[in-house]
Amino acid sequence: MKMFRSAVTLVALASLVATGIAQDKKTVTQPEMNYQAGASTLASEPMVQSLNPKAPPMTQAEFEQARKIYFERCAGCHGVLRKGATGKPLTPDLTVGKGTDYLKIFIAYGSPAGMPNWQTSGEMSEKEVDLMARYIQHDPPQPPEWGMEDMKKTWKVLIPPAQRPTKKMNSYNIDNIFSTTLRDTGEVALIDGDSKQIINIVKTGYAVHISRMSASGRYLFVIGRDGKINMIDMWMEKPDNVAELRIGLEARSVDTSKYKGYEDKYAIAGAYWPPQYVIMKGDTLEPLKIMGTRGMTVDKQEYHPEPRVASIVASHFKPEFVVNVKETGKTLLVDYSNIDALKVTEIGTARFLHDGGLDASKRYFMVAANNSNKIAAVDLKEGKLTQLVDVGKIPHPGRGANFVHPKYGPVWATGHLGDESISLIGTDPVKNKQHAFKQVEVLKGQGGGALFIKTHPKSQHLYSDTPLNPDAKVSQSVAVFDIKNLSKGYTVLPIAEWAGLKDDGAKRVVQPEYNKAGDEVWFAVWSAKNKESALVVVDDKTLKLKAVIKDPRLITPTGHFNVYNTQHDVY
Ligand code: DHE
Repeated sequence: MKMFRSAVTLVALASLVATGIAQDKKTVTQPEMNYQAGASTLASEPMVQSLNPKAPPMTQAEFEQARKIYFERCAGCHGVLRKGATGKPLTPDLTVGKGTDYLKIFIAYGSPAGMPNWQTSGEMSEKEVDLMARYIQHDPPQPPEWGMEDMKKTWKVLIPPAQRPTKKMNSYNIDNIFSTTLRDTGEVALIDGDSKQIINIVKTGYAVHISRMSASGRYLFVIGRDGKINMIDMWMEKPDNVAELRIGLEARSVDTSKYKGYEDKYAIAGAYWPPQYVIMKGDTLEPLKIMGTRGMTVDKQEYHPEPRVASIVASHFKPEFVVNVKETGKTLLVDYSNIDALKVTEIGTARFLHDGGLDASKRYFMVAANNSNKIAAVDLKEGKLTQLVDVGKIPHPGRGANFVHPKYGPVWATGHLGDESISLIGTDPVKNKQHAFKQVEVLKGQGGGALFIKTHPKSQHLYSDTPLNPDAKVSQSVAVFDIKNLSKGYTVLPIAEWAGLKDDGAKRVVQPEYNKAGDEVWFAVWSAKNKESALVVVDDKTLKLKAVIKDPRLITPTGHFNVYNTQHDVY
C-alpha cells in the first residue's frame, strides 16, 4: 500500500476527486447526509463473503471490521448491496478502476456533493479509511433473506386473545396516552397525557421508529429498526406486550387495517432488508403473506435489487394498504380483501419515496419523493396518481399538517431537510379547484434540517421543528406560525432551554405532537443516552411552557404518538 506523499499533494488530489465526483452527482446537504447515515441493524447479521481477486487483499478480520463500519455508517446512503441511493453506487465494477488511493482521499475528505469528510472530521482514523477504501472494491456481502420459516421462529403470542381482558381493565384515558420511543434502550414509554406520569416502560425492538394504533384504538403496534414488531394491549391493567414478531432484519414502518368491516383484522409492516412487506393477523401478529418489492424503477425502468419499504398507511376508502417503495419510486395499493389472491395496484410516483400522510379528507396520500424534491398526491378513492407537486429541497413532512388556509382553502404542509422553506399544497379539488395539488404558498421557516411539521383541527398554530439544523440555536427550538396570519412570520419557542436539562447534550427538539384535545403540544428534547433528555409540553393557546416531563428512564426520547390522533390520522 502506497503511503500519502505530502499534505499538499493530498489536498490537491482531494479537490480534484471531489470536483470530479461532484459533477456526476446531485448535491446533497449535510443534514440529509447525517440523517440518512443512521446505523443499520444489519451490522451484526452473518453474511456470505465473496472475495474479488481484482480487489486489494484483506484479511477476514479486516473484512469483518470494514463490513461493520459500512453498515453502521454507509449503508443508509449507499444501500445494503451498494447499488446507490442518496449516495453513489459503490460496486466493484466502479470502484476497482478508481484504486485505493483515490478512494481513500474521497472517504477522508468527502465531497461538495454531500459525502461526509470521515477522516478530517475525526469520525474515522486513517487506518479505518484505508480499510474502507479496500473494502468497497470487494463484492458486497449479501445479508440473509428472511422468509416465513425465519419469521415464524421469532413469533411469540405472549397472551393469546382468549386470555386477554374482555373490557378495559384500567382507569386511564386511553385516547390521551402517548407512546414515546426511547430510541437507544429498545423501549417505548407509555405516558398518561392527563397526569403526565409514566404508565409503563415496555420492552421492544431496537430504536423503535414509529407507533401506530389499531382502528379500534385498543392495540398499539411499534416497529424497531431491527424489524421487531411489538403489539401492546391498552386494555390491560398495565398496558403491555401481548405478541411480537420479527418481520425482517431492518425496518421502519407498520400499520393496521382501518377500512369498515376490517377494523383490527390485519397488520402490515415494511422492511428495509430484505426488501419486502408482510401482512399479519391483527390480533396475534401471525405472519400470513410476504410480498417482495424487488423490481424495476419508475423512471429508467431498471432493475433494483433492494427497494426498501418506506411509509405505509391504511386507506379509509377501500380495504387497501398504501405501501411506498423507496428506490423504485412506486406506491402500491395492496388490496387485503382476499389475501390468498392479493391484488396490488402499482402507481408510478417518483424516487425516493420516504414519509407522508393523508390530507384532511383522507382521500389523498401525500408522500415525499425526497430525491426528486416532489410530493406525490395519490388518490386513494380512484387508485391513481393525482399530481406530482414540485416543492423545496428534500421534503420531509413526517405525516404533514392539514389546515384551512384563509385564502387557498384546505392545504397540507411539509417542511424540508435541504432548505428553510415550508410548502403549502392545496388539497381540495371540489371547492378550491384552482389551488388543488399546487404549491400555493411557501413560508420561510428557521432553516434546513426540518423533520416534522404539525397542527390540529382545534388549533390555529403550525409548528415546524429543525432538529438536524447545524446551528444549535435552531435545532434546539421550534418555529410557530399563526395560521390566520401566516405572512407575519414565525415565533421561536426555546423548547430545549425550557427543559432545563442539567448537562450539555445535543438537546435536539423533535416532533411536535398534540394531545387529544388539541390544546397542548408535546416535544422530545433528545440528547445522547448518557445525557439527560426530557419531554416538554407547550400550552397551544398561550404558547407558554406548560410542563416538563423528566425521568431517569426517559433515555433518548425521539418520536411520540398520541393514541387518539394516531388512531384517527389527525394531523
Ligand atoms: Fe425516520 C418516520 C425512515 C431517520 C424519527 N422514518 C419515518 C418513516 C420512514 C423513516 C420510512 C415513515 C414511516 C411510516 O409513516 O410508515 N428515518 C428513516 C430513515 O431511513 C432515516 C433517514 C435514517 C435511518 O437510519 O433511520 C430516518 N427518523 C430518523 C431519525 O434520525 C429520527 C429523527 C430518530 C430515529 O428514530 O432514528 C427519526 N422517523 C422518525 C419518526 C417518524 C419517522 C418520529 C414518524 C413520524 C410521524 O409523525 O409519523
